[in-house]
Amino acid sequence: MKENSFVSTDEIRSAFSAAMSAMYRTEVPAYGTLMELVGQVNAETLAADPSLQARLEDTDSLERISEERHGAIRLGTPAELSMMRRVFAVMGMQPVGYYDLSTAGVPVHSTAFRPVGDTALKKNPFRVFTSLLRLDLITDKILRAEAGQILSKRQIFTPGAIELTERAEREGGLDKADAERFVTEALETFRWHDKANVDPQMYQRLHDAHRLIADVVSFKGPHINHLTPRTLDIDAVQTRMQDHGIAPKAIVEGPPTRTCAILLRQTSFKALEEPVSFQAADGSWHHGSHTARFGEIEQRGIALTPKGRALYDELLNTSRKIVRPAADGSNAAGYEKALAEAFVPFPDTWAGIRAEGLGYFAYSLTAKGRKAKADAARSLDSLIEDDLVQFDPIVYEDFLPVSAAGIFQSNLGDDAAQEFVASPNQRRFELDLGAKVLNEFDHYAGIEQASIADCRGMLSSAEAAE
Ligand code: OOG
Ligand code: NI
Repeated sequence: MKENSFVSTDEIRSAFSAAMSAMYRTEVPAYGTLMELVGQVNAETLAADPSLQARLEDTDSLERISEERHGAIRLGTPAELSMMRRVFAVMGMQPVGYYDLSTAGVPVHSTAFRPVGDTALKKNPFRVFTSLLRLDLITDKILRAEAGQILSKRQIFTPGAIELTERAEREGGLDKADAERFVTEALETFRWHDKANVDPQMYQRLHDAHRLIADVVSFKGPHINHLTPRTLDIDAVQTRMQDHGIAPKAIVEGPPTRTCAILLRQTSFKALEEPVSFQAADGSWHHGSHTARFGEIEQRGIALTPKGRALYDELLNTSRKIVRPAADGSNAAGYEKALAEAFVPFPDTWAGIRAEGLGYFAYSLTAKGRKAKADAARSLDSLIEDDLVQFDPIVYEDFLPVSAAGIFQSNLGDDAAQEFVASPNQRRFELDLGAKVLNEFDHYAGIEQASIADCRGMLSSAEAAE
């Protein structure tokens, strides 16, 4: 049978993620340095805390942590976005969440393409934060039309990538040879091009409108702009980046340092200034530069419920009212202090987070529970009290709009912030994407519910009582 020769989408995604990492290491050597630093810090953190090692093995494989990474791209047109969705689908990645970044002064809206099932995430959690430029937010009508014209002429996918995506859709998968070719072809879309698509004057005009617009419109394709390994101690990496000749951004985005990590903490090193050639109308080449590509690290914590997320947003807001982080890092210490103080009301034990319904947990039977039989109708709390059921935090697999905006800003240059009227338009985004994005909260709630149902099923089944 044909299906039997298909390579799994998880394998294609793993191969793609590895190929992308190898490409980015040669394109941006500082990323390789950062990977080494993260590897060292992760090993040290684990060695210093054997209980962490045991916990990680239970909930999250160590292998997965060293594999873990995300990247980001910025697309120019609806057609690019919908084709990108189909390409990512071949790798088992689906659009999850809608992020409106216009409020934060960046003219894009975004989603994250990622694996969703538990098994798929465990195999390889590679994800890509994907933004679509919003030309509708460019006020200069003439420039808007010109940018649209330039974008309409480019083709960011190779004929091979399109053909193999269509084949995978038609036949339900790809065999080994096709999967290998698919990885090579798809990678081309993410490659850096040091020859711009526009003349020097146009680059300048786009750049003056917004640096992000220049980054999207001036090039042949949506170069991968960063890749992000996962660390177990982001504060340590942030402090040690300087010793490795890497300049970190001013502050770590997201929640403060805590015992029980929540959501996502991120920091990055500043984008590099890279040489670019622009061809003028008379055919002559001009040398210039462009800054877009950087490196980032992240530390992931528990996924929060809507109630937990609302509390997170409220506390983050409170702290930012007291101290707004300055781009030059001059008030970084003050910001960290205000952030830590603002977050005092957020419980910092797993039991406390669970008791207040702030986070999502995966439930499983304890050793005692595996040998016992219990009434399936009993409350979860009483099963936990009797040490029949235990709970572990579900890792947050998504992104945070305020943090994403902070990452964008620090890498677009600090003068890039601009006021846009808040204009989330998820409907438009989904029309352009050609699909609905998955609601992240529903997804985590589903995992939690399924784990509870499993526990109840096992406790009430006769087989459970050995
Ligand atoms: C994406 C920035 C968002 C993150 O980790 O929050 C992001 C971009 O700069 O294109 O990657
Ligand atoms: Ni990122």
